[in-house]
Amino acid sequence: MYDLYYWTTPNGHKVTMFFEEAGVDYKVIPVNIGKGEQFAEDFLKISPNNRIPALVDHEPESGKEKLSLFESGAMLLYLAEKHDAFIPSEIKGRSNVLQWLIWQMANLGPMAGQNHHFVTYLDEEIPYATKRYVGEVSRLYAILDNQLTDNEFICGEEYSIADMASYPWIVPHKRQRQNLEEFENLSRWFEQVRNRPATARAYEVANQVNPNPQNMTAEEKKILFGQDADTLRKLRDN
Ligand SMILES: N[C@@H](CCC(=O)N[C@@H](CS)C(=O)NCC(=O)O)C(=O)O
Repeated sequence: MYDLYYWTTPNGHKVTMFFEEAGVDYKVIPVNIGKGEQFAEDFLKISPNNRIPALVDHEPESGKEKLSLFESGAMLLYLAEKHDAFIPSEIKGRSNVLQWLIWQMANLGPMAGQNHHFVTYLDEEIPYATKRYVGEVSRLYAILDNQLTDNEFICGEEYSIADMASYPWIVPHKRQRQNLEEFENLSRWFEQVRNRPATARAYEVANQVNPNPQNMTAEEKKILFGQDADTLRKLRDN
C-alpha cells in the first residue's frame, strides 16, 4: 500500500496520474501547503525539502522496511520500475524516457513555476520577469511541440512517465499566457492525454481534496513565498 502526501498542484497530479493509469491502490494524505502543513515535523522526515508530493511505500519488497521518497520525478521512476509500467525495459527506450523526465524536472517545471509566481501570484507586474518567464515557457512549449511532430507521445508510440510529468504543467497554459493553438502537435497530444480516463480520475481526486481552489490569500502567499533559511532554522530550533 502507498501513502501519497499530496496537494492539488501540477507536481501532485503527476503521481495520481501514475496510480490511476496503473490501477494501483493508494491513500491520499492531503498536505495543505497554503496553510503551512508542509512544515509539520512528520512530513519533513519524509520530505526534507518541505515540498509535496512525497510517497511512502509500505511494501517496497516483501519483508523489507517501508521506504519514503520525495521529488515527483524520483517517485514516477520508482513506481514505473516497481510496477514495470510506463517505461520501456530496453536501454534505448528507457534512456529516452529518462531524458524527457529529467527535462521536465529541470526545465518545464521550474520555469513554469516561476511563470506562475511572477505572472499570476505577484500583486504588481514586473515587465522584465513577465517577459523572461512567458518567453522561456513558450520556448519549452516549442521544444515539446517539435518532439511531438513525429511521435504520438513524448517518447514515441507508448504513453510513459515522461507524458505524466509534463501534462500537468501544460494544463495551466492560459495562466502561463501561452496560446496552445500556436503549438499544433502539443495541442493534439494535450487533448489525447486529457481524454484518457485515468487522467480524468486523477483530476477528480484533486477536485475531492480541494473542491474550491480560490485565489491565494495574502496569508497563503506569505507562507509560500516568504521562506528562507531562517524559516528552517526556526523549525529546527523549536
Ligand atoms: N521538484 C519538486 C518540486 C515540488 C514543489 O515545488 N512542490 C510545491 C507544490 S507544486 C510545494 O510543495 N510547495 C510548498 C512550498 O513552497 O512550501 C518535485 O517535482 O517534487
